[in-house]
This record gives sequence, C-alpha cells and structure tokens, in this order.
Amino acid sequence: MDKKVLLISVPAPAVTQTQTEVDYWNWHYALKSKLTYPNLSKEQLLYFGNTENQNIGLLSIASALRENNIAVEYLAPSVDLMGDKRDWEFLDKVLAKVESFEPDFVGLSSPTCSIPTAIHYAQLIKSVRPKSTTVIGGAHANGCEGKLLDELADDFDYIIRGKGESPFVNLVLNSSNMMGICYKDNGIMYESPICMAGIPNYPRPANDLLNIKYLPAARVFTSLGCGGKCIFCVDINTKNFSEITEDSIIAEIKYFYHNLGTRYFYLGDENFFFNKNRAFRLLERINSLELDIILGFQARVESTDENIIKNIARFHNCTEIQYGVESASQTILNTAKKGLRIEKVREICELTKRYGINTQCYFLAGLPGETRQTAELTIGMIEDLLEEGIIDMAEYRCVIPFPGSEMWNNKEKYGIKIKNTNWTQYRGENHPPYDLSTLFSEEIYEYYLEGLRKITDIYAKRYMRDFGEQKLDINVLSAITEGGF
Ligand code: B12
Ligand code: SF4
Repeated sequence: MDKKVLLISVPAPAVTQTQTEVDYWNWHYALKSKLTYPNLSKEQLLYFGNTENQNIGLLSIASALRENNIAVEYLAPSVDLMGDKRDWEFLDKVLAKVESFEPDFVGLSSPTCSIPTAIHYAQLIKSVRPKSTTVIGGAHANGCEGKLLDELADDFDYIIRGKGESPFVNLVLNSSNMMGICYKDNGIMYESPICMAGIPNYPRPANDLLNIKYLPAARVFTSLGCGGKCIFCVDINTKNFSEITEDSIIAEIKYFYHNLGTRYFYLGDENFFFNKNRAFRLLERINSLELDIILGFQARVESTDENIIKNIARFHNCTEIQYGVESASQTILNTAKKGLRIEKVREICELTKRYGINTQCYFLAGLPGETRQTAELTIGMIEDLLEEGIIDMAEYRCVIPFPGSEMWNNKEKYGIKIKNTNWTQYRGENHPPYDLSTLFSEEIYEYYLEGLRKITDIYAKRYMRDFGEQKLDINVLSAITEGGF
C-alpha cells in the first residue's frame, strides 16, 4: 500500500511583547513599508504574514517524497491564523488533517523555541492516530546530540538531523540506509551522523503545496551557506556553500509571481555575493523577465565591494541590502569569529546608500565578552549610523546559544552559564536564558530594550521628517511584523 506523509511547520509560541518592542516594530515596519516595499499596497501588506507559510526546508522534503511517489500533505500557519487564536486554531487544523488524511508518517519541523509545542502536537497526533510514526527535524534537532538527542527521542519516533530530503525518503521506503536518522529502541539510542547530502539532491520546493492563495512577499534561496564560521550560527549549510540551479530559481520566481501574486522577492541567501559572476548573471536573467517586482538581498560586508553595489544598482528594482554586523567591538567580533573588520561596515553601507539602495544591519547583545562598555559602544554605533543616514534600519536582539552552535558546545570557553533549558525562552526577544561571565542575563536584556528605545526614537523622527505625520495603520504594521524580512 502507498505510504502517506503529513508535513507540519510548528509555529513559534506567541509572545507578549513589551511596549518598547511594540513601538520599535511599529516604527521599523512603518519605515520599511515606505523604503523597502514601496510597491506593495495596503491590501498586499495585510498578507505579509503568509511568509510564515513558506517553510522551504519542509517544501523541499515534500518535493523529494513526491519524486519517490509518496503522497504528501503540508500544513503551516498563515495570516488567517494570527494573534492569540493562532496556536490552538492551527492545532485544530493539524488534528483534523490527521483524521482525514490518515498519514503513516508525520514530519514536524521546529526551531528550538517551538519544541515544547512540537512535543504536544506529537502526543495529540498519536492519540488521534496511534499508527502514525512521528519524525522531528529542523533547526533544533540539527543541533542535538548526547543527552539532548536522547531526550528528543523520548517524544518522537525518529529524529532526522541535517538535510532531511534523502533520510525522510529512506525512512518511508524502509531503506537500510539510515544516514541522518536517529531513534531509541528499548532504551538504547541509535545515532547516525548528520546528513549533509549536497545540492544535487536539493529539489525545487513543492510550492504548489503552500496552503495560501496570496504571497505578496516571498523568500527565494539561490544558494545555501556562506563560508563563515560565526560561533552563534546553527545553519547546517554554512560550511558547504552550494548553488541552486539558475533555471530552477527563475522558474520559482515566475511561479510565485503568476500564481501567488508575489511582488517583493527577498533573495535570502546568507551571502548573495559569494559567487559574484553568478549573482550578476542571475540578476540579468531576473531583470530580463520584465516583471514589476522589487528585490531585497542579504550579504556579508566583507564579500561586498563597489563593483558589486554598482552592478546591483543597475537593476532599478533593488530596494534593500541587509548586512550582519553584530557588534561594534572588534574584540567581540573576533571572539565570535565573525570575519569582519568593523571599519568596513561604515564604508560598505555608505557605498550602498550612495548607489541609492537602502541598508538594514543586524546587531546582537550578549555575545561572549560583552561588557557594559561594549554594549554601549554597539548601541552608540547604531545610533550614529542611523542618524547619519548610513543605515536606514537596524535590528537588535539578544544572542541565543542554540544547541549545535559553537557557543553552546564550548560554554566554558566563552564564559556562558546556561540558566535553563526552557526552550520557549530560546529566542532573541526574551530574557536571555544564560549569564555571561562579564554580564548577567538581566543586564543583557536591559541593553536590548535600551537599544530598541534609541532606535525607535530615531525611526520616529526620520519617519516624520521624510513621510510626514501620517497615521500608522496598526493592522498593516502588525501584519508585516508577522512575516517581514
Ligand atoms: C527562512 C527562515 C525563517 C522564515 C521561515 C521559517 C520556517 N518555518 O521555515 C521565518 C521568517 C518565518 C522564520 C521565523 C523564525 N525563525 Co527562522 N530562519 C530562517 C532561515 C534564515 C532559513 C531557513 C531555511 O529556509 N533554510 C533553507 C532550508 C532548505 O534549510 P533548512 O530550513 O535547514 O531545512 C533543512 C533541514 O533543516 C531539514 N529539516 C527542516 N525541517 C525539517 C523537518 C523534518 C521532519 C525533517 C526530517 C527535516 C527537516 O531538512 C531541510 C531540507 O534539507 C534560518 C537560518 C538559516 N540559514 O538556516 C533561520 C532560523 C531557522 N530561524 C530561527 C528562529 C529562531 C526563528 C524564529 C523563532 C524567530 C523569532 N524570534 O520569532 C521564528 C520561528 C518560526 C518557525 N516556527 O519556524 C533560528 C532557529 C535556531 C533554533 N535552533 O531555534 C535560525 C537557524 C536562525 C538563527 N540562527 O537564529 N525563519
Ligand atoms: S554569516 Fe555567520 S551567522 Fe550568517 S550564515 Fe554565515 S556563519 Fe552563519
């Protein structure tokens, strides 16, 4: 009999934001709606939260399963399930689907903060359909080993670590190839190495499974990995930079444009300029499609230069480049293995602005070695760059030592004392679940809030100056906050 697989993207638990965070995100997205997504109407912006429906990892697995004639269904949150009701209404949907589809396997994709929810889902799925086999994968599972892996195996039948396409197919087809698949039997843990099967195995995500009709903004990867070594990173692809075929990227863009009304594409590669010639070729091809779309990119400061920016600027439809900066302290950057000279940040952002492209930079509070002085230095740098108009937007969060990161694996070396493994707390907007030898959790959190307050003040002044005292539409802003890039 043919096997059936249900794939579920487990939502992040709802958080109650402080007023500081509410204000910050409102002004952040008010600005972004003008600078980065100027082509999207109010109606389109209201559907922004649908980006959460796009779990590219699961959609790739779905594609691989289908190639092997395995029936697949896919469920992920969307804008019709926003706010407080989201958690339980999505769960209702999941359980109804389990009853109607009767899957043999249920695959759950979860970051660390959603693991308690994923466990709850797995238990309820088993109570509705005891015959189904539960499989957990994604960012948290990828980073688990030893005791954490053992604990995970108590709640799920199988754990798949690394790229999930081949292992999931092998599991469903009952293959003897157990690469990437871990499980516990009679109290004994069977652990297989993390699967890193490369790009030839990366099928185009099965985007037709997205259970939404409208996706005004979409993320498209053109490559995976970045060649970097940041100690806080848990991206499994980092060490193996790989490129997705150009034809499949073009097909994906056309699919989103024509079928889901996408008008903003975020080429979310960790480092879009890793292979410059390819990046330019790709942009030429996207441009020659002559679609009324806008593009945004993410890149590494150290891989960017004037020639690249000049080339990007030739395409009238690029509104934003995002750069990861993390800290203003060179010592902290060096400890974090960021591979970034701090003076390059100003230089590259200035160049980007000179060519008419908006800039957004990412910063972190609480990296190893953070002190009062370095936290203040970073906040001061953010303020200066924003006030001078060198960067347009800044995101500032607390760093989290996720399982699997170098920070997690070497806590003592980096002066990190984990306070708890209450996984729901493992996200950058919460009180950090750790103390540093140089700063307590509460102090890091206070700097995070102080940074947000300062950014918000500058945002508000800039918005008033450039766009006047327009009334902000709170519905639109909270919709973008759900899914903005
Ligand atoms: C795109 C993205 C998003 C998107 C889409 C998320 C989604 N559900 O897919 C949005 C913007 C919505 C998002 C939101 C969040 N994200 Co996010 N996101 C990413 C990002 C940049 C890329 C992920 C991706 O698509 N990669 C490409 C695909 C092909 O690879 P993949 O996801 O790793 O999937 C492969 C394997 O992991 C595995 N796999 C994945 N799922 C499953 C499931 C099963 C059953 C199996 C077998 C295998 C498997 O197989 C896949 C195919 O090979 C990563 C950073 C990164 N570069 O990895 C962060 C990242 C995954 N996000 C992260 C976080 C923390 C969040 C949020 C909690 C942020 C927040 N504070 O609210 C939310 C949680 C939302 C959620 N419930 O997933 C962390 C997770 C770390 C962790 N251990 O928890 C990451 C690693 C970034 C980071 N370092 O902080 N995110
Ligand atoms: S720049 Fe650093 S954090 Fe970003 S993907 Fe590369 S190694 Fe990971």
